Amino acid sequence: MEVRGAGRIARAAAEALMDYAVSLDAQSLDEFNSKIERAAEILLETRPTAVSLYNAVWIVTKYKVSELEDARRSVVINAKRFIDNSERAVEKIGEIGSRRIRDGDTVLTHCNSMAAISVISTAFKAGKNIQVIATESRPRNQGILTVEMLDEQGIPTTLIVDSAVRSIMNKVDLVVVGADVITSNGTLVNKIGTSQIALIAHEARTSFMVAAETYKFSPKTILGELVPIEERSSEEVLPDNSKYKHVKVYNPAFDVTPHQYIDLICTEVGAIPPVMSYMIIKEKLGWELDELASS
Ligand code: RUB
Repeated sequence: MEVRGAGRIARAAAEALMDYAVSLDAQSLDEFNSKIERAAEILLETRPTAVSLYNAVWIVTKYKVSELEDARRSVVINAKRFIDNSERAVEKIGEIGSRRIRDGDTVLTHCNSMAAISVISTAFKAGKNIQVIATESRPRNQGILTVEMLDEQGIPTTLIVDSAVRSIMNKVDLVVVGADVITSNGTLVNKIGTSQIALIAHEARTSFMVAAETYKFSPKTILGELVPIEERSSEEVLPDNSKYKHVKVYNPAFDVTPHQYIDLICTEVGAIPPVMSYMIIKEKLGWELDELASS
């Protein structure tokens, strides 16, 4: 939990593989490959939900060479390119997504998404007079990180508890959230609480936008795979439950928002309706079905 947010997790994994490749002691290409493969497995085991981690590891470890030093170089080049593209994607999403925010709008965001914050701060920097409502995002309170970031930029922000979303939705013009995963049919997996915000926005006819880099789309969902939802420690919710004999805690970190509640997904290659998600997986991520089935 030291690294949080799907984009930051992906960049940290790419950097870790790069550092490891540089210092890795191997006598042959086979030995190098198997050590990199093991490192990739260890990284993937850290977070089951965020597909950005899986895509980052896949992109960085994809090389076809016959010499050990070429393999080392490939990992470094792939990782640097991934990190660079990922940072530029967040900026581009800000540019594209901010066009959806009008002068005078109130924007609600949930958790702490760099892509969503990029949309909000780009609109603010463009001189739009906006207000932000940020949820606390229990149980880890990532909303506090969000309000800190917005405050540093001078953006007027109101912090609310998660359960106040319905009370305030009539004052909101647009909801902008990030993504941990987007499936092939445009379903969103994001911080727990996102789906009830989407439902409330739908009821109030408030637009609901997702800000997500293309590596947040999950290739494996084309094959029908379900997205695993990470369950976190009970102590995040109830620090000491040893005193209760009949109480247990259920603490899923993410939830699932059906595509019907999403108006738009803003990526670095454009703002798309959720039903176009399959195209992103095929054309932008470049996955082939047989490759997927064997990975
Ligand atoms: C973070 C979270 C964020 C997405 C997108 O959850 O759900 O909304 O990861 O973030 P946690 P970004 O803090 O539990 O990892 O746009 O920065 O990738």
